[in-house]
Amino acid sequence: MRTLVIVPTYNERDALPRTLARTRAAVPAADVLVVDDASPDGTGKLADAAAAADPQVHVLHRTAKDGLGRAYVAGFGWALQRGYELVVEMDADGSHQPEQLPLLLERAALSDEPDLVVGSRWVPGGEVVNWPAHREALSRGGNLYIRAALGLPVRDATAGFRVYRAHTLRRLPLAEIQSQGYCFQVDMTWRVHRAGGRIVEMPISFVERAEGQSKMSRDIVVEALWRCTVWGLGHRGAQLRALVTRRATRTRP
Ligand SMILES: Nc1nc2c(ncn2[C@@H]2O[C@H](COP(=O)(O)OP(=O)(O)OP(=O)(O)O)[C@@H](O)[C@H]2O)c(=O)[nH]1
Ligand SMILES: [Mg+2]
Repeated sequence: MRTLVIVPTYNERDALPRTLARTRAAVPAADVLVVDDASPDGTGKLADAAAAADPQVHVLHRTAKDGLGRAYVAGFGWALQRGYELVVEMDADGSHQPEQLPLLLERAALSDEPDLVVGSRWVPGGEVVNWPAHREALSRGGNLYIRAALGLPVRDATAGFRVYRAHTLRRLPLAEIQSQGYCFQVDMTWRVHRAGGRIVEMPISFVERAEGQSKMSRDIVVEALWRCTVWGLGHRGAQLRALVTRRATRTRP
């Protein structure tokens, strides 16, 4: 199946060359799209050089840092215009192992046709390597909260290593998406779930970045918390209304 691996970058000069080389070696048939938000450290130029040397590497330049969510939505649009069938999300910083991509892609191509395959840290067999305790606690706690608030049957809804079927992306109202930080991953998971999509999780090994700087911030955590709470209240409110309506219909003489 025609596959595009989307790699969003902001100041990933040190990590990107190795990520590209590993990805091309691990899944040689797949194309790669780097979506760079005008990184001040010159990541965009590095990506251009990689694209000039390899016709399967492409670059989408955006004019300013505009958040992970919008970078991915732009990448999805690029993929859908060009007829890719599987679309992968993968970080540039080495946390996601390109060598695990063949298994994720194999799962995505199975005949039960999952809409979304999530590379999961929090299913049996999944793991995090060298992650500080506070990041692990935040991710585990955040995912528990998300599951409780949204009733989402996914253990790692914030995971950023995943494979979508293009036809699933095509059915979603991507232009409406407001989420910017890693809340974007929850937003997408929630949208696929609500659209009746099949989501499967595969265990992955997530490795703390060795180079460059984290873009993780308080604002990103706060955004995820308030958006998930608003979605959760809406969801539980709708469930309650449905219950009350059902009771009222049943007790009517
Ligand atoms: N294009 C684009 N890429 C971004 C933006 N913010 C983050 N990224 C990229 O998205 C990926 C994930 O960001 P990270 O900084 O690694 O965030 P994280 O994985 O939550 O945090 P750490 O791994 O702890 O650093 C990386 O490849 C970043 O370069 C953005 O605003 N625009
Ligand atoms: Mg990272």
